[in-house]
Amino acid sequence: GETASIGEQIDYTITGIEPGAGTTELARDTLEEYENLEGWNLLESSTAGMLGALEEAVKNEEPIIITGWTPHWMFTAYDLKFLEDSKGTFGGSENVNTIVRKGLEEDMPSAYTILDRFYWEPKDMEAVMFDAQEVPFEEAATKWIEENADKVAEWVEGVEKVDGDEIELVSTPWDTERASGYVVKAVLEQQGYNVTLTPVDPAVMFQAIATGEGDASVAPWLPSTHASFYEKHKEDLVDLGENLKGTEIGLVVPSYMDIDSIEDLQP
Ligand code: PBE
Repeated sequence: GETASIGEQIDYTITGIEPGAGTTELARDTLEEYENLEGWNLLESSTAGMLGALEEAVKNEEPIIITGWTPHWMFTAYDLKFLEDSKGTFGGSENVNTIVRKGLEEDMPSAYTILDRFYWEPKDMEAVMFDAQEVPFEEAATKWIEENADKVAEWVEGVEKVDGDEIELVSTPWDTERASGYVVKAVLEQQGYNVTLTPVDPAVMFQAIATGEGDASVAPWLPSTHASFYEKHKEDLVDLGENLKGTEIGLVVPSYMDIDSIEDLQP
C-alpha cells in the first residue's frame, strides 16, 4: 500500500508551546494563511511539553513538527531544520529589543543609559544558556559578566552609581530571556540598584511597561514575534532598539524528515 503522508503519521498536529507565546500567535496565523494546512491543528501546551515530545520523536526517528526558535539548545542537542516559510508568516530573521516606560530617562538616568547601551551577540546569550543547564541562571549570568568585563565596562562607563533605587524589570519565561534578564539585573545591581525581575506572558509584559507598572524589559522579539503586543502599546512606551540581532522562529523538524518547506505539507 501507499506510505502514510506526514500529516497522517502525526495526526495533522503541530506540537506547539504556551498559548501566550508570540510564536503561538504566529503559528495560528500560519495555519490560516497556508491553504495546504487546512485541517491541521496546533497543539498548545508548554515549552517543556514540546521539548519532551521532540526528544521522544527523535529517539524513535519518528516524524514531528514543532514550533521552534533560535537561539535554543534544541539545535545543538538535535539535528533540526526550519521549514521554509514562503509566505513569511513567521517573519524571518528578527531581533530582541529593549523597551522602557515613559519617564524612565528622567527618573532613573543611570539605569536608562545602561539599558540603552545593553547589546550582545547570540553567542553571548548562548553561553549563558549553556552554563545555566548546570547552574542557576543567576550564577551563569555572573560568570558571563566576569568573562566579559570589557563589554560590561562599556555599558557602565561614566554612569553614576545609585544607592538602592528600586527598578522593576519585566521579562518572559523562556531561557533566552532568563539569560538576558539575569545579566542586566546583575549589571544594574553592581551599579547600586535594587532589581526585581518578573517573568510574565508577553502580553502582560508590554502592558506593564505601557502602564508604568514595570520600568523596563529586554525581552521583546521584534518586529514579528511580538508584533501584535507592540502595535497595541507602542505609543505608550519607549523603544530603545535592538539588544541582540539574528533570532528566528518557525516550524521546525528533525533533519531526517524528507520535507523542506511548509508548502510541502499536504492537507
Ligand atoms: N519565544 C522565546 C518567545 C519569545 C522568546 C520565541 C518562545 C515567544 O513569545 O514566542
